[in-house]
Amino acid sequence: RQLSSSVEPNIIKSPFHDVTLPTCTVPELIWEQLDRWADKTAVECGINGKSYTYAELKLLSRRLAFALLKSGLHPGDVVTIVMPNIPEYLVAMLGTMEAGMVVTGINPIYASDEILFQLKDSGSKMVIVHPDQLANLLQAKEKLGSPIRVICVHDYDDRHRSLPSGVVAFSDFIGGESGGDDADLGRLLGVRQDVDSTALLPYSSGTTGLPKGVCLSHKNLTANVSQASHPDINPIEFATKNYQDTVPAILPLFHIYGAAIVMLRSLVRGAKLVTLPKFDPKPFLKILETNHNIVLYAVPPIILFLSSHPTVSSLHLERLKLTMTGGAPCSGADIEKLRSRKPHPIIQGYGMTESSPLLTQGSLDSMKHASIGKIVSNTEAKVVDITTGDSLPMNENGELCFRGPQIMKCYHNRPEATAETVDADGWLHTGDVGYFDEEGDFFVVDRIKELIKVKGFQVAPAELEGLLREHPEVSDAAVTALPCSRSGEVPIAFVIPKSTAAESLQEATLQQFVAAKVAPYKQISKIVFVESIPKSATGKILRRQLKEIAQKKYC
Ligand code: 4UV
Repeated sequence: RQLSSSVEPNIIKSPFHDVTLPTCTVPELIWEQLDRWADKTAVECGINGKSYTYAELKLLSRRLAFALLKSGLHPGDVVTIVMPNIPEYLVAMLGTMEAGMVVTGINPIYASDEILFQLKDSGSKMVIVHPDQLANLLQAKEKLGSPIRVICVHDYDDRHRSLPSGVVAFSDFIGGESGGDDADLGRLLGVRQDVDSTALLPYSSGTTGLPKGVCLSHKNLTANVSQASHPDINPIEFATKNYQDTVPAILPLFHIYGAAIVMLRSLVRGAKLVTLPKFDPKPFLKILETNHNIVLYAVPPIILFLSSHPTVSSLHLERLKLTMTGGAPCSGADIEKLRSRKPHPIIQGYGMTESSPLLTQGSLDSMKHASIGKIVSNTEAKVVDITTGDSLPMNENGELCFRGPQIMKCYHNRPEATAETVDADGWLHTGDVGYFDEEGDFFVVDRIKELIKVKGFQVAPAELEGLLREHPEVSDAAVTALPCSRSGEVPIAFVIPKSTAAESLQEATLQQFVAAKVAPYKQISKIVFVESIPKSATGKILRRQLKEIAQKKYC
C-alpha cells in the first residue's frame, strides 16, 4: 500500500525491536524446527487421550495435502472445516494449507442455515466434517445448489457410524497416500507457493453488517506468529529433550484466537496441545491437574470460572505457568481475583480476526491488569478522534487504529467493506475505543462498532435483524448488546410489530423463531416491543441510543 507522505502526529511505535518476518508458508514455519521435537506430542485429545507426535502430524498433513491435490481440487480452492477441537483439526488445517488451499472454519454448533451461508459465501469446494455435524452439513449441502465434496473424520469417542452415500471417510481419503517429501509436494503443486496467497479465511462481521470472510495470507499469519514469539513477550518456551509446555486447546479452532494464538503460536515452539471438543469443566480441570507447565489461553468467562467456581481447587491451578485472556473485556478485578488464588502472570491479549489477530499484549511482569498491554513488534498504533479523525495524544479516548504486517489482505469479495476498515494508508480501524498511557500501555474502554461479543464469540446484529424481519408479524427490528455478568454481553432486540400483530405478538414466539435458526449463543435474551426505532437521516440504526436505552432499562 501507498503510505501517506505527510508525517502524522501521535503515532506510537511498538516498544519492541522489529523481528525479521518469515518468507515461508504457515506449514513451513511450523515444520522449520521439527527435528528438535519430532517425537514429542504435538496434540492430544483431552477426552480419549489419542495423540499425534510432531512427526506424525506432519506425515498426516502431507498425506492430506497429496490427497487434496490429486482429488481434482486446485491451489486457491477453499476447504471448509466443520469440526470441534479434535487432534485431526490440526491435520485438516495444516494439510489444506500445504496443498496451497484456503481453510475456512465453521463453528461446529452452527445450525444448517448458518453453515449454508458460509459455504456459499466462501465458494467452498470441499468440507471436512465431524460425524456430529454431518446431518446439519448435509442439510446445508442440499440447499447449496453447487457440488461440494464431503470428507468425514472419524469420531473422538470412537463411535463408528456408517456414512451416507457420497460421504467419504477421512481415513479412506488419505488412505492411498504415503506422504512425500518437500520435493514431491513441490512437483505436485507445480509452482512454489505464493506467501501472499490466502491461507485462512475466518469469518468476522468487522465493524458492521453480516459476517465476511477475512483473507489472511501466509505472510499475515507467519508475521503474527513471529511477532507473538518475540522474546520479550512470548510465554511459551521452546520444547527441549526434557521440557515441554502444555497448551489446553479449549477455545474453538475455527476462531482466529484458537487457530493462530492457541494453535500456531504453540506449534512453532514445540508445545503440546490438548484439545477439548467443547468447554466442559470436568475434562478441562483434568487437563489442568494432569499436565505440567501450562500456558492457558482463555476468555473472560474462563477467568471467572477459575477464580470462583466451587469445583476448582488449588490443585487445578498449581501447574498454571501463565494465563492469557482476550476476545472480550476482562476487568482488572477479575484477573486480580484469580491471581490471589494462584499467583502467576495473567495477561491480556488483544486483537481482531482482521489482524491475524495479535495487536497488543500485556507484559509478563505487568501489574496493570486492566490494560491490553503494549503494541507488538513491527506494528504502529494511533488513537483517533471519533468525529474528526485526528490522532490524539496519550490518555485521550478515541478509536484504536493499527498498522503492521499482520493486517488482513481484504474481506473476501467485499472491496467496499475492506476500504471502510483498512484505509488507504494501511490503518486498520478497529471499532474499539480506548487510550494509551505514559508507559505505552493500551486500554479498551468501549466499542463503537455494532458487534456483540457473547463469551468472546461474535454475534452480528445485522444477522439477527435479518432473521427477525423474516417473521411475518414483524415490521422492523434492531439488535444491540446488553451487558451480562456471565457472558459479557447478550443480544437484545427492539421490534416494531406489524399493526395487525401489535397486540398479539409475543416475546417468546420471536425468541423461538430466531433460536431455531442460529447457534445457541446467538439467541436473543430480551425483546422490547416499540413503535419506532431511532435512525439517522440516511436510515442507519442509531445503535448507541438503543444501547443506552437497553442499559437504562435492564442493568
Ligand atoms: O475478531 P474477533 O472475534 O477477534 C478476537 C480476538 C481475540 C484475541 C484474544 C487474545 C489475543 O492474544 C489475540 O491476539 C486476539 O476476539 O473480535 C475482535 C474484537 O473483540 C474485542 C474487541 O472489540 C475486538 O475488536 N476484544 C478482543 N480482545 C479484547 C477485546 C480484549 N482483550 N479486551 C477487550 N476487547
